[in-house]
Amino acid sequence: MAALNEIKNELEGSTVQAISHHGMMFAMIRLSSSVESLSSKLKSTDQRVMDALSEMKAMLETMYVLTGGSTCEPGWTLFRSKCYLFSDDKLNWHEARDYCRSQNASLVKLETKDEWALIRPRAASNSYWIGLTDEDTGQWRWADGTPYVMNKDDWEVGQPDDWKNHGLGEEGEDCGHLKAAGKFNDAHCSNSMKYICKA
Ligand SMILES: [Ca+2]
Repeated sequence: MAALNEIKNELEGSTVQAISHHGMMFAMIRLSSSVESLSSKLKSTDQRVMDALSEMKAMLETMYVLTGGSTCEPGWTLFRSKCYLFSDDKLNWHEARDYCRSQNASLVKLETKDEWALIRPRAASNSYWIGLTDEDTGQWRWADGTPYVMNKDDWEVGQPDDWKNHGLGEEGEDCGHLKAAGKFNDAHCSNSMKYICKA
């Protein structure tokens, strides 16, 4: 029962979005073996326990299907078949872009409202580099080269301002990041900050 309660607590503390594929597989294997060993002992004595176990097993199987059987590396968050890394370390924009690429990912491109809903709360207390830059053409583009359609509602009031008095060189601010409250700001690309990769 202790082992079962542990699995149950893990399940209750998880969401479909957040539970990792690996964690789910592991929980399913443990649950299956618990069910089998208890099955012979309890079959006639406590049907309620068996019912609860069957329910938990079905729940895990549903969660597994909902995630599309996708996998993410440890430390990455699975969300709608994509994997996201919210870094702990800080890099400048180019280093962050290159690191994401080295992980077969991209500095995050925000494409859907659902993604905003996932990412905004995480960016509440920290700035994160995202895959937005205008350094090559003066037009804002995503790190994968696709154009960004300017929407001022995405940005903090008065941004992007291409501020030049930062003392970091002659160029203005060419790289985009998320600030607290989940709005964009342009900053000098040499700043070190956390970053979000998406694969
Ligand atoms: Ca700015």
